[in-house]
Amino acid sequence: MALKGCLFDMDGVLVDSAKHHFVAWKRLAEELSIPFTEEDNHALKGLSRVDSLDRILRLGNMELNEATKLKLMHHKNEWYLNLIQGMRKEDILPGAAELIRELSDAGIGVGLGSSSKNAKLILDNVELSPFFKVVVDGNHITLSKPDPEVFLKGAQGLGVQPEECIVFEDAAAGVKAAKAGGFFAVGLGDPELLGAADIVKPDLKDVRLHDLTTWISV
Ligand code: B16
Ligand code: MG
Repeated sequence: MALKGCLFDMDGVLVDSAKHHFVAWKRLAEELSIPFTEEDNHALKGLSRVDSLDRILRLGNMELNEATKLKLMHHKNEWYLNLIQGMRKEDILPGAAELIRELSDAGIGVGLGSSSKNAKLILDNVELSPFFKVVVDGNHITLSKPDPEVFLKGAQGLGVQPEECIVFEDAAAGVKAAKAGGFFAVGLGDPELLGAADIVKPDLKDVRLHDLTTWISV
């Protein structure tokens, strides 16, 4: 099968926004007197904002009504927006910009498939927006990862079939979503956590177009 498109998750694949999510969630958890560690934050990777809040509340055995949850998420997002407004192209993770430029030059469709509702802002700040033919993020989906909706919409936007398209993901829920949608999944990070991926690499540093075409045509 010829490679026609690539869909990138954002947090953990293109940029490390998890460190900013951690600062903002930690501040919220402290206000609620819920202990929240970096390890707890790792478990939120790829989850939507509301699913993340629910997990944190569970850590504190706390239940809140919808209105209060909305207010808390609004505060957390305000703090997070403050932190990400300083993101620049220097914050792009190793290899990501090089691969995206190479794909774009070769006429392979590049798209984003992120759970974040702030994805567009980050892509603009790090100057990657011009390379993305389609951006599907938390504002465009009704079902979050591991449901494949975000990637299926991405493939549709690129005008390619899932089997002609590679998904890059750093979270187990995202890899599951890619596989459920019929994509070739490249996991970035720990092979133990991302075992469901077709191939796992530590990052995008040495991943180039010729590697992708080899993987997908096997
Ligand atoms: P926001 P991704 C995800 O981004 C993050 O991994 C996850 O930690 C976050 O809760 C989610 O976006 C929602 O983000 O609060 O900005 O809408 O990995 O899917 O690009
Ligand atoms: Mg991610």
